[in-house]
Amino acid sequence: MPQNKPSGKTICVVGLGYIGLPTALLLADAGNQVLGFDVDQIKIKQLEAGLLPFSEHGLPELFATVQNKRTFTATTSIQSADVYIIAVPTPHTGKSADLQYIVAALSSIKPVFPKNGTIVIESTVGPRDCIDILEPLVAAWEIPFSFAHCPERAIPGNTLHEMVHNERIVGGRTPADTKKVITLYSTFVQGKLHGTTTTVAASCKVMENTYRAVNIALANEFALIAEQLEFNVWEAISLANKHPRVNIHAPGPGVGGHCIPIDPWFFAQTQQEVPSVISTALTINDTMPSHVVKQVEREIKLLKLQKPVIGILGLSYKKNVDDTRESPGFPIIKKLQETFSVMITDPYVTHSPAMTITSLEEVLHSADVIVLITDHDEYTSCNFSSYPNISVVLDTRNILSEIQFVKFQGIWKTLGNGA
Ligand code: SAJ
Repeated sequence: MPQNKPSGKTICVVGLGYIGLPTALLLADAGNQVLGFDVDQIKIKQLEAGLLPFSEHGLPELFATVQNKRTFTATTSIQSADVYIIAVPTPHTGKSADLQYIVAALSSIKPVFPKNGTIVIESTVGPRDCIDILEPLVAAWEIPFSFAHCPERAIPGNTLHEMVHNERIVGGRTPADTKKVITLYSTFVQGKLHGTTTTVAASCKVMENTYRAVNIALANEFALIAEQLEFNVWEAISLANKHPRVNIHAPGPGVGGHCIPIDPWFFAQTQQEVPSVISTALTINDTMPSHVVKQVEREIKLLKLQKPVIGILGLSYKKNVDDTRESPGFPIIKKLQETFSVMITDPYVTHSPAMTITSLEEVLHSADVIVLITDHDEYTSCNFSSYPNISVVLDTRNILSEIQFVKFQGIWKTLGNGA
């Protein structure tokens, strides 16, 4: 349930991706008049036809409700609105956020921007990007304006719930701007909205994702140690986590998504006084795909498999989503394809440029070596014993269980289990 009444303002959400579209629909559901702007004509046509450009839990239902309310319009032509919420990608160039799409969005807003209009940046930006680059850019229009940075905090797979229930950080250019944007967001956010400056808001976001990246790297290093010292890291982690102040993350084949492998670079190498935990962590995470490839090569060599077919289970960057951005599957597949024939399956991903996605059954019937990259629920019900062609199963997520291998004649390995 929305906390506050509709704002009575027209809101334009710029960029209808994984964050922009759910945000626009939640604002529209709360009764605000929302315009969704995107430069991608195909996406707008899809939305006009009642189709969603990606899958996300609860989004079809929300879209249907909003269509009935007639509070959301998708468009490729920018129009005047009281508030512009910018949710476009900020790719990583070198060690900083590439602001080109935000700058392009601001340029398209400029001709229609009203006096006393508001700009909110949801896209992830570097800690000082708002104060040093984006606010001055808007100030140069010489029109009175409000400006805030409200970094998105929602996790793919549970986006809508998190958008409504998570606490949010709203960093305004002035305290009055902060207050204005908090009032607007409280039309659909039930979590507490905390006011601060643009720089603290941006830093907070980078710190959140850095915290996660560093903790995943620690788990990954523990996995490598466990393989050397011949113990099962998963058992050790679950026991260590019984300690009231320990929460070790899960090791895996590498870190994907648009945020965790990228945002920490905005901080890494800022200081030179001490060795950087952040840079080291990112390097560890980036090394995991080649570690997986080495494990596969070792098993193939040990078993002397001739021209083996490798079956990759999962292309998305994490469980039960169709999002493949920065997936560790890509470097793993690329490297394996240099030597082997590789088949790929993913229940959520139907196509990917330059790749053929096959059905799970076909992969299980044809592959000699199975490499499980993504922990999709579907894989926990595969019975590997039914496929005599399979010589090796490498589970990089520790989701497979004994019941799936009762009469299995091959080798079942789990990343981080050196026992
Ligand atoms: N992963 C591990 N081990 C773990 C947890 C995750 O290997 O213990 C891997 C995942 O498989 C995946 C990657 O890390 O490849 C990232 O997944 P994730 O679920 O940790 O995070 P994202 O990228 O989907 O979303 C994160 C979230 N940030 C935090 O949890 C601090 C989300 O709240 C942010 O909104 C999002 O980044 C973002 O857009 O910044």
